[in-house]
Amino acid sequence: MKGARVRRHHGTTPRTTRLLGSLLLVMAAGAVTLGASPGPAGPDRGTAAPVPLDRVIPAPASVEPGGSPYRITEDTRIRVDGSRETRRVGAYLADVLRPSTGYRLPVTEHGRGGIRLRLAKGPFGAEGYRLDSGRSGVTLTAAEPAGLFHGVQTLRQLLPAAVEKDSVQPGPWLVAGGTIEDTPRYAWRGAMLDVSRHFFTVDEVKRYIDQLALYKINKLHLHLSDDQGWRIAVDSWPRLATYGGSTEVGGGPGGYYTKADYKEIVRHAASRHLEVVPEIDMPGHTNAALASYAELNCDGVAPPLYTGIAVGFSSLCVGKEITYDFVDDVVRELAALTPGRYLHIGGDEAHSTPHEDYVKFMDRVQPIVAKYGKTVIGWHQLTGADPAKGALAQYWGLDGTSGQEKEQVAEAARNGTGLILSPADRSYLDMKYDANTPLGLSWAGHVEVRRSYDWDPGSYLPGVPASAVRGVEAPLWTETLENSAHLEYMAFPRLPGVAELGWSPAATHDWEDYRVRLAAQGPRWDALGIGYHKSPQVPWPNE
Ligand code: TNX
Repeated sequence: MKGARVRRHHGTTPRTTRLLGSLLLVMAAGAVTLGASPGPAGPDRGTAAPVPLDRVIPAPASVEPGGSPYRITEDTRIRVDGSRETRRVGAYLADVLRPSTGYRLPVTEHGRGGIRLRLAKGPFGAEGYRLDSGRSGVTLTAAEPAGLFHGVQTLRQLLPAAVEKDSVQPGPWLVAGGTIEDTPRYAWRGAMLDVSRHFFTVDEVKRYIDQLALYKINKLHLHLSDDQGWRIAVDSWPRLATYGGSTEVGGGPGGYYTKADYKEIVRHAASRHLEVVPEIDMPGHTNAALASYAELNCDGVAPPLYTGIAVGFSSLCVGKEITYDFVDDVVRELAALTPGRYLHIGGDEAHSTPHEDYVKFMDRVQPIVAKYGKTVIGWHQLTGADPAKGALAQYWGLDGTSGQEKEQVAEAARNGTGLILSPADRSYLDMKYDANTPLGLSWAGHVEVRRSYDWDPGSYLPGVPASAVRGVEAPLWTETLENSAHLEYMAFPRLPGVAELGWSPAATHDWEDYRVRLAAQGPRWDALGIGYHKSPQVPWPNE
């Protein structure tokens, strides 16, 4: 990575080289500073030096610093081309910048200079972008609106952390000069939220979406059903939500999304360029459904609602025809609400379903998903059945998972099943950081920041062709998590690491460099009101 040249001036290089490096930096920054380029963990506040172009998460594919910085002033315009989509990204950027700068920042098709968003043909792919910054302006170029949106997230991180505050701040608002060319390594960069073990309101989900967008996450996987709660209204089976959604872990009131609520989540996610992937977990993890409709049980008796945290005790009745009427109705209604391409059918921990039944069930259910125009995703146990053509499997094993289980997944991958990697002892955001973490679980061990960042999706599972890996996902299970503050404490600072594994070229992977960039996010989270775990592995700036 070209930008690594700049970073190398920090740290272990001899003093003279370091001095020279700072001098070069100052020159590159148009001599606007007194040589006080921020140290590795230096706060962005209180110094006039712009944030270096390579101090961004996820690390951009290529960085070429140089030339004068651009200064956002009260005269800056956000210039868009005529398309509605570009205007929408421009309006989003204006919403980010106006409260803290206090500037008008009109979004307009007219004028020169300023911050320009343009769609153009180029080597950007569906999500990549180029950022050019110099004295007269900043230009973001992309082939698709998603690329412009991701470019806007980069631009945000190039401004001082105070830009994230919601009251007027002094500035100055400088963007370092140079060029970033950026495009993601993987098309799937997901985050899963379990809204079943504890229910989260539409506003809480939207808040999480906004946080995911900061790091270019592009999939929101919603775990909508489990033993403890059914969270989506289904007209043909109304008690699923009204009764099956009426509690949660610990016995609280639970809740569910009306169809209008769900559409609002989908709409908000789309406005942040995230695709919603709904999950109905089957045939296990179904107590809430079984409690709502006695006829779904093999013995015709509805069990009570469940508010504990055990897994593996429930199963739909594989031998009953009504089970498939139920699945058909649920999938049909959910597919109709979901513009995204995927529907997740769970399939994990079906310990109460005999293997033969599990295979039979998946053989019946996968075609139903296809019938309603969606692509199947399942947890990796699906590879123990016959994954449909084009299906994806989400791997959630550990370093210690048996070679046999890993080989089953690898074989499916060699036969065409795409993989999403969510290793529990790396990417599970509900694992405790250490023994003192007040929230979370520890069945997969403790997962500190370095452990969650320091692995390579491209070579993680032996025997898997690189092309089978479609990306990564960070699940957030909520047995112990009840509100946004809890979610944020577990997701930050680990989520950005998983996002970087999904976005950045493997060549940029470097823990020592990453922890410095991560430290620079702390003041941003403070400004945004995001409470996070102050991991001792990260050199957070002093207050
Ligand atoms: C395993 S991983 C589960 C979930 C739990 C989670 C807690 C997977 C597919 N299933 O049911 O909530 O562990 O960490």
